Amino acid sequence: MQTDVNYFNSKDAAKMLGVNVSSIKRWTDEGKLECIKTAGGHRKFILQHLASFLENHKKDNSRVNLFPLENETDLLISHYILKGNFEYLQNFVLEKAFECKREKVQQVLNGLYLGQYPLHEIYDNLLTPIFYKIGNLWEEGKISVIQEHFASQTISDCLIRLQGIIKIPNEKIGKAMCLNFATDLHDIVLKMVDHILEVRGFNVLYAGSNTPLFEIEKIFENFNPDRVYISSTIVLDEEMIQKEFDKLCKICADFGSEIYIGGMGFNILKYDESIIKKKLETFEETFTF
Ligand code: B12
Repeated sequence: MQTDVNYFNSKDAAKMLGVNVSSIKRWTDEGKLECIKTAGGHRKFILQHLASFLENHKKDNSRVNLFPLENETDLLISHYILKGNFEYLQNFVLEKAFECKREKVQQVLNGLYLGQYPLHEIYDNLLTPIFYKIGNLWEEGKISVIQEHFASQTISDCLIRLQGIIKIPNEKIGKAMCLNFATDLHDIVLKMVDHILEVRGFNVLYAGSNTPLFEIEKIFENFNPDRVYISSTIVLDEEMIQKEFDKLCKICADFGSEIYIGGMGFNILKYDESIIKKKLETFEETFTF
């Protein structure tokens, strides 16, 4: 067989079309779906077989799929979702995010999640590299600020919609508060941290971007979080943010809350390692620790 052609077996084809393997077998026997039969009698498919089936038999393919199938590109995306080919998906999502094609970005996120990829894997292997790519393109002057906004806002919107389908356990294992410091608008990472904590069973208090810590003690008195997650990307006023951070660390120590931090802002802010439970670098770590 040629090595540059992707062949799918009946199981792959069934998953891609969102049907049972028995339907695949029946359709090939009836001649509705083309295939190649190997010497051992196994059915093999190439993308074009599935694409022409879709084109000719739209009504047979009315089932819900991981990725709605309208054309050959959709089939390929569906295949890459199944195989977890994040490199290909990164480029696809990035392209669609620049065009503000929310439905396509959403389909990939939902498809991966429904296809049993854990959120942390989707965030580490798909979204983080995409954000770095967007940042680099902007830094190199290859995209304008508005294009950067289009792309990051599209992904951020889809992320929030993804939260609507994630499975959250009824039984709670603790309380967590998530915040960014004042003047920091980079809250996308914090949203992803929020999702992972919810999946783990934490009851999350999400303060989000640009959170002033004025009267924060009252929140601790009422809510007393077991954990506080702080994300810092940009530190515009170092002296002010350092003061806020030191104050928050003291309050956490008084109330016995563990502190988890992450983000490049902590390369600038100073902290005593002994009072920080963990500096998290990936979403997998957020899921684990
Ligand atoms: C999206 C984006 C924006 C959006 C933010 C939208 C939003 N709602 O979040 C908008 C358009 C608002 C924005 C604005 C600005 N931005 Co901006 N932005 C970005 C971009 C493209 C992605 C940010 C992001 O979410 N990264 C994705 C995460 C996944 O990466 P990460 O931060 O490294 O985090 C990883 C770990 O550190 C860890 N982690 C991080 N935080 C936490 C927290 C916890 C609790 C845990 C568990 C883990 C964890 O998990 C991540 C995965 O490994 C970055 C590019 C980049 N390289 O990141 C620039 C970037 C961060 N922005 C930058 C700049 C300069 C700005 C502006 C000053 C631009 C301007 N002149 O107006 C403003 C500042 C606004 C403000 N006051 O905050 C610079 C920062 C450089 C610096 N540190 O000095 C960057 C790096 C772009 C660049 N290449 O120059 N930005």
